[in-house]
Amino acid sequence: MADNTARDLAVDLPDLQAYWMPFTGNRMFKSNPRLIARAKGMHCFTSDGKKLLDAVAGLWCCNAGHCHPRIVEAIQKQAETLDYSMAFQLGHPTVFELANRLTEIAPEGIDYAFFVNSGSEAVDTALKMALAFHRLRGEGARTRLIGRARGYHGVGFGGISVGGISPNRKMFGAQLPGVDHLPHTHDLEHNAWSRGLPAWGAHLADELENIVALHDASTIAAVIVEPIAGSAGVLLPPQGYLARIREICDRHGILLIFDEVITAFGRAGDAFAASRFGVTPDLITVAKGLTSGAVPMGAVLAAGDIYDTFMTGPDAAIEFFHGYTYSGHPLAAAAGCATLDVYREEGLFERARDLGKTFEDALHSLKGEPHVIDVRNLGLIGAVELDPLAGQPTARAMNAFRRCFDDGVIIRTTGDTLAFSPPLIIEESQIEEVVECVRGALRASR
Ligand code: PXG
Repeated sequence: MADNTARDLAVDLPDLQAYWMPFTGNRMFKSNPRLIARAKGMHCFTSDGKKLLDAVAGLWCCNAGHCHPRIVEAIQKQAETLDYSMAFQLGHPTVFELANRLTEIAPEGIDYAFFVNSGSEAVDTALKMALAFHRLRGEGARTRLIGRARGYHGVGFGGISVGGISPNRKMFGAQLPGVDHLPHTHDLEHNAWSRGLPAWGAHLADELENIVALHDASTIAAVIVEPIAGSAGVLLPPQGYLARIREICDRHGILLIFDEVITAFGRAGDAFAASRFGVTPDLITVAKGLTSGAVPMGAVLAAGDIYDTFMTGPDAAIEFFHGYTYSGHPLAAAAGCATLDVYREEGLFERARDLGKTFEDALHSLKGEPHVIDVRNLGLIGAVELDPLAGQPTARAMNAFRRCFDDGVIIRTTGDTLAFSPPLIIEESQIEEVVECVRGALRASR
């Protein structure tokens, strides 16, 4: 779409009152609305026709870029061929194809895919799988779940229980019983300005041994971590940390779940962060980039021995009492297959890995700009942390967000951290455009 057509595409604002918006200051938004009416490739266009470079791939999801023609066509074709088929006791061809395609690119040993509609559902599904797995093996006392401080695992009751972000938890009562948390690994004193994985902090994995000693391994079902924590500010795992978590889990018969809702599908420069880091969990949760954000879909990818453990009992019996009306929805499955085609044919995972260095250098060039206290990155995920304005946490980052938006770039903020996760199709010149826009916003905030 040529730039000069953008304004012609302006649309009238609807009445904003009835919609209760998620994770948004509703009153603030409605008093100063920002509506995205269209998108194409690297760009979004507001309802009044303003063109914006999207440096966060929607919300960490549109990895193939917006409205990719191949994905659009697959969805359209599927919609006129099969809108829906019963998800239980019946199937449709596309969802089986997607499961095969996904497990082909998954780390070795991850051989099964269970479909859901979001990252939150994927997390709750994986937690339930872990509990049921142990029970089926006669270890029903393994009911404890271990998450991590600053972890984000969606908004279901399971996800907020193992999650470690206080505002997401404190309003909602008791949550799941028997949950404990590892410490997070973010420590600017040791890890500031890391390029890729920080050298310091692998020993923080040993805290899992203390948690095991406290509760006894026989009570613990699973550990869930994001290989790279996204929502809480892009926290990279220290070198060797994930391997150590894996070893401790193995030693104690505890399942390891990687929540790859953000990190899968190229974000970390490989199909999965697990592949990039060479550490294979037992279960992987995915969503977002699975369909490049075009249709809601998530999945739990499971190791063969987990599936096999369920495949016992009478042949006619349901093995796992779990699933959603829209598990493996035809439109989502079609979008997923087309998205995987695009990733492969355009070499987008490799592209993210190759561009990682340019992205790294560009982001780190912000060192020394006003209020910047850290820059961190890997593949096409990155963060710039700002020194909070005294007495007004988050204000400095929000100001930068607003300024960048006005100047034509969409970034994301979490706390006082600016987060970046552009579509994997981003060009080098666009990386520069993002970083120069942020530089301008920081300088303006002096
Ligand atoms: N796990 C992880 C690691 C996530 O990042 C979810 C689970 C939940 O996915 P759904 O599809 O249920 O939203 C997520 C979602 C942000 C932000 O600004 C990130 C997410 C959601 C909303 C905001 O960082 N990630």
